[in-house]
Amino acid sequence: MSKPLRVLVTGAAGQIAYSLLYSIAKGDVFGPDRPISLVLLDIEAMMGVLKGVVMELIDCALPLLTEIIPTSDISMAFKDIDVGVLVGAMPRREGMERKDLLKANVKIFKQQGQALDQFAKKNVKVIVVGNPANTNAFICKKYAPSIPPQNFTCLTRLDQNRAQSQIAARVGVSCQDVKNVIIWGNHSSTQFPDVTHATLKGKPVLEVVKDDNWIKNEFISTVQTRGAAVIAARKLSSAMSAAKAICDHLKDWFHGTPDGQWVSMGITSDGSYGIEKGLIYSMPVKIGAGQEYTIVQGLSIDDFARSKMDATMKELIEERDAALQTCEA
Ligand code: NAX
Repeated sequence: MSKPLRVLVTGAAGQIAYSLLYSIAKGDVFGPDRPISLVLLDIEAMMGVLKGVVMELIDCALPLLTEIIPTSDISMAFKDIDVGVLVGAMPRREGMERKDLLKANVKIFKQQGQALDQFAKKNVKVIVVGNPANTNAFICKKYAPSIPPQNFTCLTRLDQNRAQSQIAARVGVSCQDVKNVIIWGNHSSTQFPDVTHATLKGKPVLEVVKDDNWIKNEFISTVQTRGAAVIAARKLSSAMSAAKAICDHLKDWFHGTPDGQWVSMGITSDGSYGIEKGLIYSMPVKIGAGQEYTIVQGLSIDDFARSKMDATMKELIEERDAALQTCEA
């Protein structure tokens, strides 16, 4: 058996982690032959709850899980990690403005960026889930200059999965028949779910759905506001579906995407499609066997798509500037 992969999950006592840890520890993400050393970080006040999570993981009797390290010590948590799943963040409280949330979380992700820089392996792969996910990933990357920028990503796979499932339900097919939906931009209500290049059983989605009005209005807004709809119904934010999406993201990053297919991830823009260089912006990528992704090039962008892509970029630039101001204050 190979050496254990050291995987850090932050926010480990929270609800997404509760749905996520079993899949990682069982081998569903990194493969059935890869032992896992699981590092679980949460804040000091949650150590009691985290103890219960550790007990449950032990009680799962998972053969691949060689070690569990619960901690509230950031330097211990990031030490020698291969993978960082950064879920933990300050939740948005009632009456809290988005900018207050951004300020609180930027501080957390600045500190975690510095910890990555100082303690993690230099080839660590990072996925940021805690919101605002794109901007938190941007800050992490900025404060970890010794780690390649392409190793920082954020989760927009949940948005992709939501979009894929909405199209499948509209037509009455399985979600696996829908391929190459794209999420552009921010994991927020300005994101642009784009089906222009998507296929359904090999045919263009636009030819099968034949309802431009539905695609441009109801479909887009359903995907953009799905997180809020789940909160309204469940009184808690998405957790099971978020955990599944994190697994999809990491599995594809480690094992590659199938031929002819792409997936969306928040990644560092290289200027492709007119997106400002350096921003963490969700784009379609293909991933080879070597765990390296490339941005899908040459997709046609019409005026409608351009305006949506620019609007979400504008929001990300504003978030980035506000985050940088907080960091430098
Ligand atoms: P919970 O509030 O259930 O759990 C968060 C956990 O993080 C708590 O246990 C808390 O103590 C811990 N935490 C807070 N500050 C920390 C720090 N500095 N270091 C380590 N741990 C810390 O939230 P949950 O439902 O698990 O959601 C976690 C984050 O995911 C939120 O920011 C949420 O907005 C975000 N989401 C992002 C999604 C995406 O697609 N990118 C979708 C799902 C989710 O909404």
